[in-house]
Amino acid sequence: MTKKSAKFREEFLAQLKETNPNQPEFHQAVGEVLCSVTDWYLDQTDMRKNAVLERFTEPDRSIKFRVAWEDDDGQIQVNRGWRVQFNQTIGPYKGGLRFAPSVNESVFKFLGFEQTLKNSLTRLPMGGAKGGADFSPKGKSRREVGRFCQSFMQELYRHIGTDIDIPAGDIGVGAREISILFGHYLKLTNKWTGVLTGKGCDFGGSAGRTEATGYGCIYFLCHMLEEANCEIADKRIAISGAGNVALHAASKAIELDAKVISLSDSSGTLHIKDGLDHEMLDKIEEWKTTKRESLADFKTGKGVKFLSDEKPWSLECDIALPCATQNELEEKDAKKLVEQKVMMVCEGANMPLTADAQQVLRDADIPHAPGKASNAGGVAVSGLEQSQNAQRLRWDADMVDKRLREIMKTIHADCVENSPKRKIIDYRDGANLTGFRRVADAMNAFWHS
Ligand code: NDP
Ligand code: 2IT
Repeated sequence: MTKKSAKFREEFLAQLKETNPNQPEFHQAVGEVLCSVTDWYLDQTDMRKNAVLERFTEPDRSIKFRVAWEDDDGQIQVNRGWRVQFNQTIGPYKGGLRFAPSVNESVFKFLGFEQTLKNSLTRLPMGGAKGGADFSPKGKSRREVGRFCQSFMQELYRHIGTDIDIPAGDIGVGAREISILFGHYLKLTNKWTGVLTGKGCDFGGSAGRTEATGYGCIYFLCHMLEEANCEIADKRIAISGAGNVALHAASKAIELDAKVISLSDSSGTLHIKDGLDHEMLDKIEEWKTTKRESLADFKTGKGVKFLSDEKPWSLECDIALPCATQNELEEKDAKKLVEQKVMMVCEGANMPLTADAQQVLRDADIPHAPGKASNAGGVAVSGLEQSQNAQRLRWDADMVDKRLREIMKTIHADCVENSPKRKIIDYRDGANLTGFRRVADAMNAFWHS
C-alpha cells in the first residue's frame, strides 16, 4: 500500500468507527478489505465522486426485531432477531442465518459485508445479507427450537422473497431449522417459492448443498496446493470445528488421501494422531449432528486424545483449516503454525483469523486463503438451488458437484490473476479486489442509487 493509501485508509476507518461505534468485527472486516482495495480505489476518480466506498460500507438496511416464544415450562422467552440486508447491487440479498448467543449487530454487519464480496466472487447474481438471533439451540428441546423458529419466521417472512432476500443456514441453523422455517413460511404466505436454500431434497433442496461448503473448501485448497506444485495426498491437515463445514471438509480430505489430524468444538480438540478414517468420522458426525453432544464426551479409541479447552493450532500439521468461527485463530496460534512450518492456511469459517494472526502469516510468506474465496462453495450451491427452484427442475448430484468444482476453480483463478506480484500468491488481496471491483463498478453505474 502506498503512503497516500495508508493515510486514506486510516482516515476512512476512523470515520467508520465514529459512525459505527462498538462494532469491532465490522471494523476489522472493512479494515482488511481496505488494505487490498485502496490503491486501486484512489485512482477511480468517478467512483470517488459517487462515494462508492462510503455506500459500499453502509448496509442498505438493518432490520431488528423481537422474537417471543414459549419454552417447555410454559414460560415466554424473549430473544432478538436481525436481518442485515447489506447490498443488493448484483442480485437479491443472499446469506445465512446464525442462531448463537454471541451474535450482535457488529457480527451480522461483518458477515453481511463479507457475504457481499463472497457472492460477487462466485459470479452468480447474488447480493449480500446475513441475519439470525441471539438464541442458543444448545440444550433446547426439539419443540422449543420449533416454536422459536416459527416465531422468528413470523417476523422475517415480510422481509424476504425469491427476488428480495433468500436466507440459508449458518452456525446453529442446519437442516432441522431450515425445514421448520420453510414450513412456516408456506403457512404464512400460501406461496411455494424457493425463499430459503439448504432445504431438504424432497422439498426443493439441491443435491450437494449440505456438503458444498466443506467440499468447496477442499477443492480450493487443492488449487492452492497445485499452484505451489504440491498435492493433498498424505498432507496432515488440522481442522477446527465439528459442524457442517468442518465435517464435510474432513470427509473430502480423507477421500483424497489426506491425513485429518483434528476436529474441535467449544469444549476442546480431538487429536487423531494417525488421521481420521470415514468410520470414525461417521461416528463423530452422529455424535455432534444427530445427538448434539459435546466432543468432550465422545468415546475416544486408540491413538485418539481429547485436549480439553485447547485449539488444534499447536498440533504438528502441514495445513490448517479453521472451520469454526470468527477470530478463533489468534496471533499466538499463528506463531505456533509458523514455528512448525505449516505450508498454508485455508479458511472454512468466516474471518477465523484475527488481523494480527494474518500479519504473522504474511510476514512468514505462508499462503492464506480468506473465507470469502475458499468457503464460497456453500453459497454457490445455494445459488444453484435457486436456479433449480426457478426452473422447477432437480439436478443430480454429479451435475451440482461439477458446477461447484468449476466455480471454485474460477474463484481461485480470479484470486491469482488479481493478486499483486509477491513472492507468494496474495489470496487476501486477490479475493478482495475481484469481489469489490464487480460490485463497485455496478454501484458506480447506478450513480447514487
Ligand atoms: P455449525 O453450527 O454446523 O458448526 C459450528 C462448529 O463450530 C461447532 O462444532 C461448534 O462447536 C464450533 N464452534 C462455534 N463457536 C466456537 C468457538 N467459539 N470455539 C470453538 N468452536 C466453536 O456451523 P457451520 O459449520 O455451518 O459454520 C462454521 C463456520 O463456517 C462459520 O464461521 C460459518 O459462518 C461458516 N460458513 C458456513 C457455511 C455453511 O454453509 N454452513 C458457508 C460458509 C461459511 P459446538 O458444537 O461446541 O458449539
Ligand atoms: O457464510 C455463508 O456463505 C453461508 N452461511 C451460506 C449462505 C447461503 O446463502 O448459502
